[in-house]
Amino acid sequence: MPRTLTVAAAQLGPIARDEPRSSAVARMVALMEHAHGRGAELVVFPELALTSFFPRWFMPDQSEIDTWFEREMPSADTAPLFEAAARLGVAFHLGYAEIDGANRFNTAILVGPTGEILSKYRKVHLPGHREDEPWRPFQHLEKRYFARGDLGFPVVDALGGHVGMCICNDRRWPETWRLMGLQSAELVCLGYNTPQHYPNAPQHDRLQDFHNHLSMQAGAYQNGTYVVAAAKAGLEEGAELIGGSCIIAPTGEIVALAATRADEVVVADIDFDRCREIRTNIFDFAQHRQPDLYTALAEPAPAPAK
Ligand code: ING
Repeated sequence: MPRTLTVAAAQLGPIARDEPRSSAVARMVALMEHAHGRGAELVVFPELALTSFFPRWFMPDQSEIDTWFEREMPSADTAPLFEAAARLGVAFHLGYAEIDGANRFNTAILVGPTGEILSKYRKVHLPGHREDEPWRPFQHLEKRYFARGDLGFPVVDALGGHVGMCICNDRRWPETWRLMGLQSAELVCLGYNTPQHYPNAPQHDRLQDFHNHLSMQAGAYQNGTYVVAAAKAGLEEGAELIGGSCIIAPTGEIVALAATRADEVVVADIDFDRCREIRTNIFDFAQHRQPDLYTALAEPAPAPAK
């Protein structure tokens, strides 16, 4: 019996600083309904999908920072998304800022078609910086606003396959993908907010779209997993964010790609059993990996240059 699933990446265009969560949720419900109309059984939304990308602003007061976070999930603002999913029988992935007791995380959840939370992930690789750096056209204060994720990289049995998650900068690190590959991930869901301009290396601005897909296509191919990746895109509060939302096959091929930097749905049929084409051949870990030689990968400091 083939294990197939129709998946959608639901890209969001800009969310204004003063745009209420209810507005972002209404946009996502519309995208979910459109995706469902195109046969989607799983809809992947971006990182921090309920609000504007607030780490771009330095805020001195924790009380103001906390206005960007969710204390409960679902909440009154997000309930319409859960209700739509249950009405349509659709699963979804959502990125949001989570307060859990005294801790604050950049979080993603996988929600089943009956509205239950099947898995939670908290972002491990937090890019950017901790202090206000006024020389920058915009800040990137994830290290200030979020704690490092404490849930590892869970891969759960869901929707007929083994499903993992990561968030944005995580996708650039090969360790992210291999840790899920070692758990036999067949589908990785992720969202991202990626500025076109990278102040520390502006010569790389022209390469942001290339590096986005390079990272995810490599991760997919080297671990034999599908990827569904959804961007928050477009000119958001003066910062241009890349699009490029896509669905990637275990071969590393992009099988669906967004064409705009606005709200947009892309859909593809995936066949979990196609992961075996990779995982029982070129990347048969049992046959070909040499983990006893990889210990340096877990060392805290890079190996000294010889
Ligand atoms: N955003 C960016 C990302 O990793 C970044 C940060 C941009 C890092 C460009 C390097 C180059 O896609 C988030 N939210 O992690």
